[in-house]
Amino acid sequence: MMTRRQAMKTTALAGAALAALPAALAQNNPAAPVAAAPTGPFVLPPLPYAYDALEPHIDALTMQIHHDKHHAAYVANLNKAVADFPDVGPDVGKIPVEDLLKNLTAVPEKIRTAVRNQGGGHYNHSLFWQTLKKNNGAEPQGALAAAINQHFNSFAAFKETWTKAATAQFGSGWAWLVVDAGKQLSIETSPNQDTPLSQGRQPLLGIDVWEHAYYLKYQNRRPEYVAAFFQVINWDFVGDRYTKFVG
Ligand code: MN3
Repeated sequence: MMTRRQAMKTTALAGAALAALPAALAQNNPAAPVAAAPTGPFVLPPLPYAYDALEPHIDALTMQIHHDKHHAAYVANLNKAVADFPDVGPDVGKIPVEDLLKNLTAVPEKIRTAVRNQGGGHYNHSLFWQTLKKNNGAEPQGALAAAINQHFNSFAAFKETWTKAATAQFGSGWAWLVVDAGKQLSIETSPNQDTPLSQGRQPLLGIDVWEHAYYLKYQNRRPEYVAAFFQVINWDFVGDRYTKFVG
């Protein structure tokens, strides 16, 4: 995927950002934004909790590498793509990545693949962090719970369909709970960093099934990771998101 040269550049960018961080901030907050791309315009959001907040279901080292290296690399590579083609217009970087992804055909061709892959990675991960929280076995409540029961018949049936989709996705990609333009729920998968946004659907919850999301702890046992994921879904956040899009 990344060339050696790109990887070295990414490391250099992350190193520069780290050096620029006030030492006190880095010491007091282990989840401080250590790798925000210095050139912008796209910025790595800080992990909204400590690396070990999801232990033992998702381990601290996986979270650290996933956020500080993988997500940071998507941001850095997206910024590089915009910087490499100034002729695509000065305003591309001012458009939220979400809006670029919603209308990929409108994105200048020179940077379209980068927006799809790196921008998709940036958007998907930014959402992913927010949807996670150790939940002690909680289930969705309120309007989202009602919609899940209506569409899938039960939470257990939803879980089963979701688990099948996430475990069956061949290679790297995601499984998603989405809401479509008709306000209907469904489960879908996407390869690579493709996002339901580009298909006209709003992702409510996604599970990253790239090996980098689980390999340190679960190795090849993706089904164990998919099962553990139910212990770390922030259903309050996902439920609020459902209400936001469905009203
Ligand atoms: Mn990932």
